[in-house]
Amino acid sequence: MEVESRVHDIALLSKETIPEEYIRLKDEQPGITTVQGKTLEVPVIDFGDPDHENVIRQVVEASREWGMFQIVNHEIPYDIIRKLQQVGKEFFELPSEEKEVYAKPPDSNSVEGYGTKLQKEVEGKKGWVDHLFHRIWPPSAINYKFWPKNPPSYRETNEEYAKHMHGVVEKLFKSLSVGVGLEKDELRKAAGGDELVYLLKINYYPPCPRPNLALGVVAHTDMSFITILVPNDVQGLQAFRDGHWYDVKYIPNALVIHIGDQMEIISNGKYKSVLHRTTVNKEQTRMSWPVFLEPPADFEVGPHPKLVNDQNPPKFKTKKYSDFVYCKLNKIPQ
Ligand SMILES: O=C(O)CCC(=O)C(=O)O
Repeated sequence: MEVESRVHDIALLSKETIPEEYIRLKDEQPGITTVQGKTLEVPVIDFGDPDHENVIRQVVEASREWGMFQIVNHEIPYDIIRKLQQVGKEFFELPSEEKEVYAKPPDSNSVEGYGTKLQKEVEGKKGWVDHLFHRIWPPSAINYKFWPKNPPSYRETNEEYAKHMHGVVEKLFKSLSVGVGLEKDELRKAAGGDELVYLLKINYYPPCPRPNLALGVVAHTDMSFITILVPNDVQGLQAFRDGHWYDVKYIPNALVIHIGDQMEIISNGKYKSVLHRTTVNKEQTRMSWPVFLEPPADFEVGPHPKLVNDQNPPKFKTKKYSDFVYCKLNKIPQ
């Protein structure tokens, strides 16, 4: 069996240059395509605001106009986020043999496990990033085989984080449901209800000697309904706005929210998924922890029946989530 090269190992050998397959084509190189001297101030929403109508309005507007926003005062305790980051970092700093125990099986049709390549590569070009995927909710969807045993507090910390996410998840779905004229629990039900999956990904972007030439995660929209992300403090997330790539301005301790493809589909295009990508850093390791809120694999998603009629015909096909994922990762039209 061919063993996939890990970017972590390549980074240790790359002192001045990087292998050809990590050098993006010119139209993607961040050194050429990033707007310099300006960071993008995406909407910041205060979840502690007692005016709930105002919070809903802001979530809805940001999801229609930007597909991206940041939440402050979100009630996930900072020390839980810090522990989540700590145990994730400790895992990625283990010797390779220990990490490979969790490698995604080559014949698996799930994304879970430790890995490097995620989707079909265009022109053989690779991203400067390794990852670990595993589900953290609901308990029936968890496969502990992909949860590191080292560090020993990994499991408890991730379970704790999942529990603390529920409040934010509820509030987001309720706001977005009301924002398209549905009852507050209707959108979540149509997204999988209690079976809604929280899929955690940890991205590990080692230092890269030529950050102007490489990308971490290439330009994409998320497949999820919503993504809730925490980064470490190394800049790297970029969003595409008005035809240009910008660094997103980080707000310390905020949650970064992306509207994903399933939300765009279920809302029949009222909410927009955001095109984003990540850059890498010359000296520092960047990490991020997105949680993708997605339906179970065999769940069908399409425009919500109450949002389509003769004047508003469906703009998207209704299909099984696993089929959507397969097409997207293999770059087959939906
Ligand atoms: O690292 C980040 O900030 C974003 C990661 C991302 O977009 C992804 O993993 O899909």
